[in-house]
Amino acid sequence: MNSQMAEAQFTAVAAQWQGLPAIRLTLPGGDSALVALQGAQVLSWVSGGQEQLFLSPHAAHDGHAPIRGGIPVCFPQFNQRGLLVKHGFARTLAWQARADDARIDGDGLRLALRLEDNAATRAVWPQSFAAEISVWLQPAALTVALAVHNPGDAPLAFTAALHTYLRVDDVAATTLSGLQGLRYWDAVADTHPLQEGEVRFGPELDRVYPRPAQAMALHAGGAPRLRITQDAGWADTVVWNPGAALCARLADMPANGHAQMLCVEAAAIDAPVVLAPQAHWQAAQRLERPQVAPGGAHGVASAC
Ligand code: TA6
Repeated sequence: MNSQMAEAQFTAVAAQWQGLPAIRLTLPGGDSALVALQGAQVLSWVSGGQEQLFLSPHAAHDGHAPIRGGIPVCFPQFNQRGLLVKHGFARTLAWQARADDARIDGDGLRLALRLEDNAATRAVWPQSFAAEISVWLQPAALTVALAVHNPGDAPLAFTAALHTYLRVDDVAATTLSGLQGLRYWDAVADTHPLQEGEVRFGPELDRVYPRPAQAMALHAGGAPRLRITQDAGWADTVVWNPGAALCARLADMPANGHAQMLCVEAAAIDAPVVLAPQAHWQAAQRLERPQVAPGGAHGVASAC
């Protein structure tokens, strides 16, 4: 395919990342996403010619270990709140999808990846489940949704998160607004303070907020960078940056990696999601790049 054709088309093609199977979605305007089958993990979102997600150059790529960066899917357990491996097994397993499964949806492309219970999951978690990650790439926007169906005859309870790693040039010059006025759990200090003003970054920061009613806004060097929203099904929002000291202890991060990233996670943590037999749950996180309108005012690419 020549580049002119590629520019004029929606494309979804089988691809690789560090030898691991992946699917690349590309829009006519050039925005693209790369999704690994391992973990149904979005590894790259290029929009407006710029990479928007952080993927560690030292990320594991053995097909089993968690991949540091992009949008890891934590399921069916958040962090170490349960008996499973940290952040659950979904991010280490191969999900099912083919490039041919991608569909044009509105002005974008949508790809669904599926994971069902199997011998390996039942060995550690004796539950029937059908999970789906839907990746919807639109011009200047990326929406990722987790859907879970309970096909069994007993209730299904889980915690989960979309552990989104956002790329920034300098986290010290980055702010996150929209969480002001909310009482959060500071996991580093184990306290419950009130958020005053914007979130700013320096030393290790690991916080669980209730989902804000309004959109969050990421500013980099004073300029609007992303608008971030999450469906009500994600009752919590996690903000994480390891800071320099913890970053130095993470074998899969470069020395100064903490300065180029922050995680803003759509999560269901404090109250596990409980699905009755045959019930279904779905919730999305949406990232939008602000568009500069004529005259310099900032708007968003499309409504949520
Ligand atoms: O979501 C924040 C967090 O739970 C932190 O506590 C930190 O451990 C981070 O996730 C990364 O976890 P990971 O297992 O990917 O190193």
